[in-house]
Amino acid sequence: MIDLYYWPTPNGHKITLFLEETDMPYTVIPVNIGKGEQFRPEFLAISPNNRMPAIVDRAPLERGAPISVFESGAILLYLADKSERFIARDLRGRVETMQWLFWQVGGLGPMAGQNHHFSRYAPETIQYAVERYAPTPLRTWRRIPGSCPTRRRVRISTTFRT
Ligand SMILES: N[C@@H](CCC(=O)N[C@@H](CS)C(=O)NCC(=O)O)C(=O)O
Repeated sequence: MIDLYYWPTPNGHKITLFLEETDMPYTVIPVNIGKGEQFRPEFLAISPNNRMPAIVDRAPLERGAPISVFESGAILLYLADKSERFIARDLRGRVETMQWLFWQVGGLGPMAGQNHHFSRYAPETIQYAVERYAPTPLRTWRRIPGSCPTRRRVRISTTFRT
């Protein structure tokens, strides 16, 4: 069973999407980042950078003590290796997936985040920042082969632990 420390943001959704697609059992533990729950010592022990998502796998493949993982890319890789889904076993297939994973977590994700911040949340409009970040996600998104928005439906259901 996987404990998922989660709040409904794009980074959180990456992990619920993966878990749902692979039918891996998991329990959601809400981390209300609006209320500062990411700074609780018990959460910082799992995710020292006070960011969700994070997971604790209570039944790792190698058995033994639970394994905790923070950073969405590291979590996806961990879950892909565990489930043997969405990543190839051979070197070429694996590297193909890894490069897009790193591209997302190191490029598209942060740039889209800045875009969102400066176009929607910044207390004042800083034109330079709006223009710097606005086109980037769109430009990079178009580079993905077959990257038209998918209409495939995914099931998203969560169980909250209180
Ligand atoms: N690089 C991290 C980013 C995670 C992240 O930015 N999480 C945000 C919500 S989407 C968060 O927990 N923010 C709380 C804070 O900054 O205090 C990842 O990919 O997991």
